[in-house]
Amino acid sequence: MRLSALLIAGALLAAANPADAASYYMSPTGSDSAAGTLASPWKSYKRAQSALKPGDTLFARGGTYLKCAGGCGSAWTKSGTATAPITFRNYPGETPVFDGGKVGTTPGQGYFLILDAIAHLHIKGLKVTKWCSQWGDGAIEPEDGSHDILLEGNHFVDNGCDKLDHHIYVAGDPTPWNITIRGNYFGKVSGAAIHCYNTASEVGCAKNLVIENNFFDVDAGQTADSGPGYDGVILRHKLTDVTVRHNTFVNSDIDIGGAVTKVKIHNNVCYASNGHHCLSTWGFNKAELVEHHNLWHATDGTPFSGWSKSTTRNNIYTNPLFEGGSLTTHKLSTSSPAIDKADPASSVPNDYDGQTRPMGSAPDMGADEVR
Ligand SMILES: [Ca+2]
Ligand SMILES: [Ca+2]
Repeated sequence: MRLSALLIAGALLAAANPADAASYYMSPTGSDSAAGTLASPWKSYKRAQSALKPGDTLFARGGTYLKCAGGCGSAWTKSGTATAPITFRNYPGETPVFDGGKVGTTPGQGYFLILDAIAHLHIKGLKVTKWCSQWGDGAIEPEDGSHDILLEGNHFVDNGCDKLDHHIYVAGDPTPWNITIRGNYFGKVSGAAIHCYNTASEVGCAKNLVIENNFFDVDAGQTADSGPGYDGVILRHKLTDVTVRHNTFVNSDIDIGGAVTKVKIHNNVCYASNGHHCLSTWGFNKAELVEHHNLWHATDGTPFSGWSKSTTRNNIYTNPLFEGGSLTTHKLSTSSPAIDKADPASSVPNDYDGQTRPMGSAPDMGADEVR
């Protein structure tokens, strides 16, 4: 009895921690001729990738990794497996900054990571800034058959050089699938925070795209070209099975157009001013959108373009009352009307802050659970 219990425990341990899973390290002060250990880290993820196997984790130490300092604008080359994903993440408590060093606004200066037919990759806790790709690209781009990709807890700010240049771009042939974008901060961008797009003649944009617990603040601090047109999420042609839930949007629209199917939008908070909308739909079969339990607030009273207010969807159409009256925080004040108003059946465990959700009688709308 005792032996079989030990065998079971051993089997569980082996399943959770593949015996050959390894941790590797990189640092802005490292060297690609080093060993990749904590004491002797590499300098570039390009070097690190050559060693990565399913189950491995690459930790990036804090500091700034400048464009092309040992590999940039690179295709990510290594996939994990369903039971042993590869993780590329920040070293706990530290902030690695991947800086594309863009100069001016001429597109095509470079992207951070292209994921081409990559599977079971988790990217967490990185700061991604000043990348300037080109038409229809993003700083990070899961494309062409990539699947089971998790982008979580990253900080995106000041990427892009024109309105077709985004923080994250999802698309391709074959259609990417099982893409989860969770708990990220999306600051200033020239295009959209997340753009899912393909032309009508191409295969598809994505299947099973989940966007949850993110804070979209894409218009913050823009002095030039500010105003309508800066989107949080753009969902376009042949995207199917997409869930947008528990996000907070400040002057960052959700824009749906084309042959998009099976869209679920719930438990979000949106504040729109200066002519922004919260939700825009065009050329889109509205029967494909299930929308409920959201707070949609526009200072001009029109949170929608192409969509309609309703009294039957458990939405709220008043000011969400952010903490301290700020428009640069995801945090709700303790008197927010969004508190305890989210749909528990459509919720996500833990909030943007990592706090337990729900607190109180029900989950709060938006990325922040307050009480
Ligand atoms: Ca609550
Ligand atoms: Ca919270």
